[in-house]
Amino acid sequence: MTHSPLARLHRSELAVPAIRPELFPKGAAGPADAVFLDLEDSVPEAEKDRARANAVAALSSIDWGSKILAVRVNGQDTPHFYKDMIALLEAASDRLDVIMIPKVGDPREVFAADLLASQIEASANRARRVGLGLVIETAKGLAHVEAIASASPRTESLHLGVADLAASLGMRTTAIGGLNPDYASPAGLLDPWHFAVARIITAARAAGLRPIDGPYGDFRDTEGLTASARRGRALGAEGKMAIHPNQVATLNTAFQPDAKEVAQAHRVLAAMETARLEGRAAVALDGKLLDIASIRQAEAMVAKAARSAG
Ligand code: 1VU
Ligand code: MG
Repeated sequence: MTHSPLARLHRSELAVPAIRPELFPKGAAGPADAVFLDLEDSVPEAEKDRARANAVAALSSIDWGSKILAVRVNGQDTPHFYKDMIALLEAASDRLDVIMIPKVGDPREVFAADLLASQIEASANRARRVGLGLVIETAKGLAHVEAIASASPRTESLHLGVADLAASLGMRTTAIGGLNPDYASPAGLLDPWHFAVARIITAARAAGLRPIDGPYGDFRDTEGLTASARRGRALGAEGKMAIHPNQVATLNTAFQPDAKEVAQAHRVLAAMETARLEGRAAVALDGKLLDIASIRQAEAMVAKAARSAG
């Protein structure tokens, strides 16, 4: 069955290193909309086989509820990628929703992953087609993001990888997803992630995918996380990655339309309906212009609220 990627709630996405299976139950029982078991950068090179086996076992042995359940495989520039794909698609349960591919730099990589997945799925008689989540975290990936977004019908979401992107672009920071005191105007700090977030959101929306903002590494700084999440949602992100369980509730709240926003959207729709009955398409509400585009904005907000309500 095909579905619109946007139909799935994806406000928070918790990263869980697959080398630490003792964390899996906490990830499964918590309120994150999505969880990904990580085989990539949180797993040391010598532990790749063990992490892969842990992830394969956990897909069937743990009850993940209705979460989006993903595994982040190793990149295609490593010797682990094909082993990860084979293990996940030959041996793991159909509960696996999405394979996340890191450091995607070119649409041909997505095509290659799709082809490999198709062959293994056919050979293993899998009942369900796995989706792809693509992590954009290199200069090359950001430069090619539009082509990457539309390279495979399996793709459900684009994810910003802030730490690798900073390294790839030569950004002067070692903070994961934080602000930088050197990047400021007289009025205050600017958001150094703005361009990447906006570009990824645009590419994802153009292709009908879920845009997911990158993580905020300072997991004790709830205020900073909230501000970062609100910047992402202001631009159109569906959700944001979390690296610690104590970030998840903040993200669920931040990406859920609040009652005030939804009430205002209903006021806009009511005002535009009155305008329509009067034969008008542009009117003022509270001294501000509304026109037919306002209906689309308000309907998008109401639809998002309905998805969040479950
Ligand atoms: O209270 P309990 O003892 O039962 O549980 C601890 C801890 O085990 C648990 N916990 C987690 N559970 C599930 N998923 C997690 N990611 C997770 N992190 C912690 O929560 C309780 C409190 O933990 P803590 O405050 O003592 O945290 P630790 O010192 O154990 O761990 C902190 C780090 C940051 C190391 C840990 O949260 C972690 O490994 N996070 C994910 C890292 C990761 O997956 N990185 C790769 C993806 S993000 C990316 O690519 C970078 C940009
Ligand atoms: Mg990365």
